Amino acid sequence: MGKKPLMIRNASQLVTLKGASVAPLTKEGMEKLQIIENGSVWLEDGIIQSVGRDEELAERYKDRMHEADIIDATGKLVTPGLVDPHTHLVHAGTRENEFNMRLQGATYMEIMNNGGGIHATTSATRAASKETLFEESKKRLDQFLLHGVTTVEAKSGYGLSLEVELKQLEVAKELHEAHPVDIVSTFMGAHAVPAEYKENPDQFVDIVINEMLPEVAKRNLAEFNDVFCERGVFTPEQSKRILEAGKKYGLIPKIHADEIEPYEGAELAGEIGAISAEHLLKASDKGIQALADNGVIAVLLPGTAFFLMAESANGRKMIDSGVPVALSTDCNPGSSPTVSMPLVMNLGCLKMGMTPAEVLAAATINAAHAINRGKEIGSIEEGKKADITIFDVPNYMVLQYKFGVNHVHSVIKNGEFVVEQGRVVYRNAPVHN
Ligand code: IZC
Ligand code: ZN
Repeated sequence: MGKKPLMIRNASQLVTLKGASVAPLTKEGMEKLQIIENGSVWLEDGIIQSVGRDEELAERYKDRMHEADIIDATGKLVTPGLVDPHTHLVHAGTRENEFNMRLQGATYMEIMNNGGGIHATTSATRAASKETLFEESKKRLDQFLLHGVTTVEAKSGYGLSLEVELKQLEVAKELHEAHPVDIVSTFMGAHAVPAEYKENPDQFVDIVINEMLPEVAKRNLAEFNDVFCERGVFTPEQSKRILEAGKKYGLIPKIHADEIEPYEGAELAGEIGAISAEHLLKASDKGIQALADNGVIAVLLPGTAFFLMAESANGRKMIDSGVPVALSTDCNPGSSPTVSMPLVMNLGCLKMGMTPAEVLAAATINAAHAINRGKEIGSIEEGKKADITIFDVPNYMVLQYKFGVNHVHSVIKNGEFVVEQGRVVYRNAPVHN
């Protein structure tokens, strides 16, 4: 039985981001939000059916208006559901002790090299049951929804063994099926060299390539393959081997690049044709040019820079150089334990010199492209998924100006309310396709 249509009426600003489904926005294009004032949208069968000024839609649907649930969005900002293209969603435990150590001067890498950091979360994730992982991650997904996010990418990488990497990816799949937020999975077996292989990292690289990648691909558990390319973790050469091997199984390369030190990760992303390079705090000018020349999306994570007390990536320079920029939380228990894309957008403006328009493009359509979903989500256009966020602010500038507040009023996923008046309201999660 078809569900009731839903009509959102009279948004003071309806940010459509129309016209960017085929390729991400770059340069001045990122300023063009394609806003409709007094905008309305008709949603039906989980799909956006019609978008326009309220008068137009009222005329078009005058004979069917009585069938629909009507939402009055007067005075509100309506945007595509936010997309978070880089998270470490499925994990167990927290690392507030490390936060405290960092506040006293320890660095992220020192903590990791002493067996903490990713290793600590790996131990906790190995020890956790699937049920525990599911429940802990589900709570985070509810919080994502409350912050206006309707799709997240989720990486494995806290197993560092075939069995536990599969466990994490299976939990992500179960959550995708059970929760309204859509999850797009990335295999990240090369997130750290596990303690067992400390003396022989190349042997672990071989295991990732020869044992993990084929099994993940065979079970269809991921679309992307990611590597933490960083001095002391995986070298550019090892990263290249792993990402090239993944391509043979149809896994699209992503890369954690130049986060802590310049390491030519951005250059490598360009060379191998990665869909995205992430972090890039220390990317070189040559690296930025390589991203621009090869259309690699820079997924920037200013929440991580903020939390690590480091200088953010140079988002302004990247945009001006023609790099398509997306934003993400990096939600993880060590370097960015947040679920707030609105906060990340605030930091994009305040710490990376991006404009309020650019951060919104970066958190919607460009983020969708970073996970190969540009044709399905990230803009409000006829035929796309009915994923929409309504903010209780009159325009998109106020969303950035009144920082540090969750302005999300309601969220619609697949054409149905999942957040209303700032509360999660979904009952039985919809069946995903
Ligand atoms: O758990 O610390 N940077 N991976 C690369 C992370 C941060 C996640 C973590
Ligand atoms: Zn990450």
